[in-house]
Amino acid sequence: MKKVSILGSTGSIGTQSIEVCEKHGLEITAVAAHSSIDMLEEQARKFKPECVGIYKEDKYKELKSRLADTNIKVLCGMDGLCEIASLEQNDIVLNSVVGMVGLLPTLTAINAGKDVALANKETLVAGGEIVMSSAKAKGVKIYPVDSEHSAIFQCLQGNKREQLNKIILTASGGPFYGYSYEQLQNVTKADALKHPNWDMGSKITIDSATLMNKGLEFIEAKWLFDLDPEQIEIVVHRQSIIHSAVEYKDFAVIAQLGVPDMKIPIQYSLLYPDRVECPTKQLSLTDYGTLTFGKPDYETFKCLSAAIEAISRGGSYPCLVNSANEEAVRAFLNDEIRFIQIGEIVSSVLENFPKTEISSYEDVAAADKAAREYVRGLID
Ligand code: MN3
Repeated sequence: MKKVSILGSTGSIGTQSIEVCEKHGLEITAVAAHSSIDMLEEQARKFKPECVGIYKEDKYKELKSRLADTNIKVLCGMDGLCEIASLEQNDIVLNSVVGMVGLLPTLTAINAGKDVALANKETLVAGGEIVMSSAKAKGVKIYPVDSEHSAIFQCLQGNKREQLNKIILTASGGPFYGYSYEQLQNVTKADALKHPNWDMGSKITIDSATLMNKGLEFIEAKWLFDLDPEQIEIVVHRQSIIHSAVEYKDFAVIAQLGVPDMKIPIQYSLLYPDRVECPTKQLSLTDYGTLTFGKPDYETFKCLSAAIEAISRGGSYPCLVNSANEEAVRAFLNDEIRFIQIGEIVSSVLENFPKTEISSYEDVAAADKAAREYVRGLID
């Protein structure tokens, strides 16, 4: 029985991961979340993990007193997340926290020799170089949880990596597919929070509306599968049935399909290489009838082109655009800026920062801080 720690256990991926663990009898060693103490308490009582972590330090006391009648250890802050990520008992750490905050716990798990099921894409966007080289040095496996990257990982099984030509990264296109730049001027927060196919947290839902999510996934794919940016083609596929595909030297294209339900990639990341029944629906292609494909609009969706430009330039740029995006999305959700400004802010980073190299966590943290201060300076 595999032992799993779940970081971000109260979010959309976290709760679905718990469902998968329950279904297959995986033991939950620890759960941690940002601030939802009601749900954390509920999970702690139900699964009796060794530890529970709360990121927001001001909620720590209350959670600790609520769990005082148990022998569960309560941890807090970044130190708490890192302690959980490196627990001796862990076989695998599922990291589904939101944002750059996920990077240090991922690195800590890797350095402790723990395999990682990675749902925190910002980990690879901001620190891809150091994450992949530490994983290689430690002989640790990183299993992608993101549906597109899981699809690519699945399409690579049983084939020779050196015979891969390129990958086809599919994108739903989000709620504003087909909109002109003019039309995007007037979209509201409510419009942006409605995603056609996936039910997700608010940060990733906004990222899907700006297409930043696909930009982040482009960078994530580059690092996970050791690709050149030229080997990644983005295709808009509105139905989210083909989760991505791989083209080989013989021009054979292998795709992975399924209903849009994260439990399939979550389960594959936790049970790899086993395939057993998943608590989801079966795919009926005839119910869909038609699958469509198109090109993304790089001009209108500035976040997408900025992310691709950032990874092509390398160095600190991917981290800078990611952190600028995190701040811009936060400001948008707080009604401080309009939707269209997210893309303007993110792309302006490319003009306003010189390239610096990233060789340590401290380099990433410095770029992160600079980008956030820059964005706050634009807004305040
Ligand atoms: Mn995805």
